[in-house]
Amino acid sequence: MRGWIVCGAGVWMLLALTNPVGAVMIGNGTLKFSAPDEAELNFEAELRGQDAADFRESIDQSGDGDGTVTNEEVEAFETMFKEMMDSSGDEGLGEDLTVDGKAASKSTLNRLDVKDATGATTSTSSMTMEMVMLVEFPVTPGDSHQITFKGEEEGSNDEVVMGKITAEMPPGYYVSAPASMPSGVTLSGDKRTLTFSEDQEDQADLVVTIKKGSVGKGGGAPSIGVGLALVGLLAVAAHRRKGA
Ligand SMILES: [Ca+2]
Repeated sequence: MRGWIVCGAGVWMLLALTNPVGAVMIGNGTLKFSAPDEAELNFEAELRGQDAADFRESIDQSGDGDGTVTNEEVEAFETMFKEMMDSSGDEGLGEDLTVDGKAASKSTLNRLDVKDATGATTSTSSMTMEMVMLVEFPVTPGDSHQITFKGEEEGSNDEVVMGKITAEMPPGYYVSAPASMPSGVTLSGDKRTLTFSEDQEDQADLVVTIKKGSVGKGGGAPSIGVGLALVGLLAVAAHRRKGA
């Protein structure tokens, strides 16, 4: 893996998933904070080529091992993995994503979908996995918080290659620091959404400070555009009324 481990819990889960076969997954995700102490993680990962075939083999082996992956075997695999996640408790979530220096105290796997996995175990066609996870942090929502995205050196956790990740701050909060983002990360105009690009170099931890409030009404280009359009319409309406 390269760059930031944006979605700690999700990456940990994907690593647990790929552990039996050591396959490489390419993952894209969104991390959406609904409050400073709660975030939903939506992660989609793709397995390609021989890695996909190896993974099909592993799903079939946990079923009847007849060389073909059926829908039933995929569903049994999803159930087995969800149960494994539920029984593993909070272990392994780690410090990849923290709020005010605190790791997630609870995570719930709300959905796991393994798609395009059925067929011959020798098939090398791509398969995808989608998961939705709820992550809770042991903090009390206040005026300001620090969210840390842990950086990681190249060469560790090579089983997951990160794709594009967006991280949305809690409603009513904006990013107040750092003033400029490191390369590979962009901050939206309203300072509420961070986008991590897919080609990141090794990076240090990224510590982001969020504050209650917004960066100002009508500050963005789109709202100015809408405002001008409205003024234009009013002017036309006024002109027509005058002329009538
Ligand atoms: Ca089978």
